[in-house]
Amino acid sequence: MMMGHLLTRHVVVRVAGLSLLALASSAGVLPAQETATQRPNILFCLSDDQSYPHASAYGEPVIHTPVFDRVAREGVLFTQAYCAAPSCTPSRSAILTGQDIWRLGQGGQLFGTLPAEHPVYTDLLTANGYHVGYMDKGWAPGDVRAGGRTSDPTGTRFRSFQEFFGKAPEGKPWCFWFGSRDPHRGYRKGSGVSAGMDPSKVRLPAVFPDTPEVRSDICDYFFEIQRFDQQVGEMLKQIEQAGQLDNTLVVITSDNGMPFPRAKANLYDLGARMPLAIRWPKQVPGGRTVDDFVNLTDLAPTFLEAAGMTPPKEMTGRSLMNLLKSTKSGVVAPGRDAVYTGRERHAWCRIDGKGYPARMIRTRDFLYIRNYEPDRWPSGIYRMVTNEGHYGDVDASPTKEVMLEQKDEYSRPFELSFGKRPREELYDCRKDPHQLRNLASDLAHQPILQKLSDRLTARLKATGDPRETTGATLWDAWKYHGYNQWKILPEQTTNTEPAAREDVRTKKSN
Ligand SMILES: [Ca+2]
Repeated sequence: MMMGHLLTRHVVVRVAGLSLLALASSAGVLPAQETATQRPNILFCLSDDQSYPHASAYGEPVIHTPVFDRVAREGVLFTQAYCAAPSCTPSRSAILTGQDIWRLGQGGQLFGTLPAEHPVYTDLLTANGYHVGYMDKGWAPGDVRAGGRTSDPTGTRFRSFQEFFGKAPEGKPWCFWFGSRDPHRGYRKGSGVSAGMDPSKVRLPAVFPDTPEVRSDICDYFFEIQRFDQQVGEMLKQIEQAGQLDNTLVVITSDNGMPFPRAKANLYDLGARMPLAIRWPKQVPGGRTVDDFVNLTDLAPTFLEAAGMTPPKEMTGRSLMNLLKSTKSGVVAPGRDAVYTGRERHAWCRIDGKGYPARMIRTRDFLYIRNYEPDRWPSGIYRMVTNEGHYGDVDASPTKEVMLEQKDEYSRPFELSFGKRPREELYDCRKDPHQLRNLASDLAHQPILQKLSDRLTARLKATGDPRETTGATLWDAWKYHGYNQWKILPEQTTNTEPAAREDVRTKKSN
């Protein structure tokens, strides 16, 4: 019934659009101006470090995200969305360019830059008459100027959505990037429990030790997701009051997974699988859950297609418009049966600033990961001389403290999070949804491992990944436009002793 109503309205709008167009032509007004008024506004809401399934629309019982849930209910809820890299800067570079991180040079790493040669959807929309702006965290962290840009690629900076919205020219479509800094660390300890959350009801990811500190830490993370959700709600209210909400393409997602061990900066689901809900009543039949595999690189071509433009050929992402305009739920386009993501250097936490290069393919049933440098420490090294920066790819947190300080008791979580990993990892996501049992050396799984490995290689070669073509490893050498660049000597390192103190300088910065 709901669907029929939406479709009918869609037809009426189109008919009205055509007659207006005819009227505009006869009145001597350029049809292009009419087309411009029909183009949607785009509200892109990006949380910072939020994993799937941490929204109430996904059934997580402790968190309450009514705004995300509304967008999902009146639009489309995606269950298999993945970021292009589980790290702030490269994920944002990929969203803006619609390209895999291995195509972006220094755009593929944390605290890098985004070379100006790569087109971004925000510039393309600006050139086509959109009013484009952002607030809070845009493309970050890093140095845009080093890549030849003079300003943040997310557009003009505004202090608030209200300010941006108030300055939107009449009759011109707009595109806004709300880059929240929630739920990035640090957290106010105990904020989740103080807000009434029951830590005993948290669905604990299996890799974390089940302790009161860890459960409370997750509630604090939920608290910040809820704060982000409320802020998005305020924006929707303003758009709705202005009568523009139904022709606004609203997207809510995150840049990478939760800031916990074996999550953010990892290619497992906790690091790479994202919440995603999209609402645009004028074009998108709502009330649907879509299980197709999508990558956040698909958003840039989606925005461009929604604006009536053709995405540039460089974009490896594929527009979601066919999924969005469909009336189907479940699997809509059977060809969307996999995603590919990767990582290069995240924090400065290995000798000479080396990264931990890896790529993955995720299908409905399996996750296959290729670690190019298995001799390196996946979460960074532990430094013996000072406690600064140990396992620096994992944000300082109560959960990390529990794992390090009680690592004998929680040796398996410790090893899974901080220990070295083999060159290949294979997880059966049906039997092992938390991806803890590596089957890569299991004989019975060799055929599927080979199949996924071949498929990953083919995709990386087809998209020009230097790791599979030229063998170049420039990511390890490129400048890190951040702080914490210690000269780390081999004799200063060990991975045998946990530290007593955390480095808290990375708070809300990466
Ligand atoms: Ca982030």
